[in-house]
Amino acid sequence: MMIRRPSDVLPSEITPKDVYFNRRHFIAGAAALGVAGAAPFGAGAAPLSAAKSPLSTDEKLTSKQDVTSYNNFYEFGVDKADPAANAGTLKTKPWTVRVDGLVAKPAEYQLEDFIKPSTLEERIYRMRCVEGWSMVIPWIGFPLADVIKRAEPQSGAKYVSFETLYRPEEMRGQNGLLPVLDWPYVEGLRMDEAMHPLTILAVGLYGETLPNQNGAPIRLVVPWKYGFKGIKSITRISFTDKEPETSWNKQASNEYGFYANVNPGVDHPRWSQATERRIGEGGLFAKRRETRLFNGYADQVASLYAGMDLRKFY
Ligand SMILES: Nc1nc2c(c(=O)[nH]1)N[C@H]1C(S)=C(S)[C@@H](COP(=O)(O)O)O[C@H]1N2
Ligand SMILES: [Mo]
Repeated sequence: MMIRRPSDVLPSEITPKDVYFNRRHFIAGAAALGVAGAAPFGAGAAPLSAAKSPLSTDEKLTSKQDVTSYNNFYEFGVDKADPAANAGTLKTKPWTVRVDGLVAKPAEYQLEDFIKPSTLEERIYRMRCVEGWSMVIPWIGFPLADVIKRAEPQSGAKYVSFETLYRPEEMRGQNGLLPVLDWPYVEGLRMDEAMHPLTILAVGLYGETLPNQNGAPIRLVVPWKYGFKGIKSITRISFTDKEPETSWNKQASNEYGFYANVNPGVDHPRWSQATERRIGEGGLFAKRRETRLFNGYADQVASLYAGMDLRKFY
């Protein structure tokens, strides 16, 4: 479905020269991947497809309509419909990503130099929000580990921190009207979590570049953690020796920890985390699903937390 042959490409989808990869670069990526249509990241939705990773789940996908209209992105408002309604003001081209901190190769990248088309894959992941709902989303992205290796972390680098764009002119939620969170939104991972093959930077979903409301042009996706770890519209990735501050932990440390691993056995202080509602499934009375430890990814990630008390490190 997501993999299209070059013969399926409509003339209207052929990339203008000025958009993203130079032609040579694009053709190399396209040949390697069967990418049909180039990838004008940051220029609105554009075709972007890649081979499906075996790390994908085969569960039924949440509809594109739900994935792109039921969002959390407080920079654009706190209601689920706000991001789709308001994120059109976000300018995602040009876009720079700064990589700094405890690394041998700090750099400021233009997005088109940051993303290597040959590394893009489709990753269909179960996603679980701390609020008690879940989705299955066909992301397109590449391993965060690639970025880390390129940066050559120093031995003292134990954590990776991330920062969202701060631009109140384009993000109405950053205008002080909403004192819920400090801006910019920040998140972090321990180095081994960041290096894990399931951890990706996503640049697309459903065969297109990311819609603004889903965190264009580049966002983090960590499928065994609650959705708030998946920081959107990233402009900075830093390597540190100390556990970085995270937005929701700063807001309410008793409710949102640094780890945020999906765990049906550790309730949020104000609600149970034992079950979840799969978005798009049935109506008001649809049966809730049982939430799984590490969101069903325990076989791949439980070893990262061996010996840790998951009630303490929530
Ligand atoms: N910058 C930023 N990133 C963010 C958020 C946010 O408000 N701001 N919300 C988080 C939460 S709570 C969730 S559940 C996911 C939602 O991603 P989606 O809308 O693409 O499904 O984004 C996360 N990343
Ligand atoms: Mo969330």
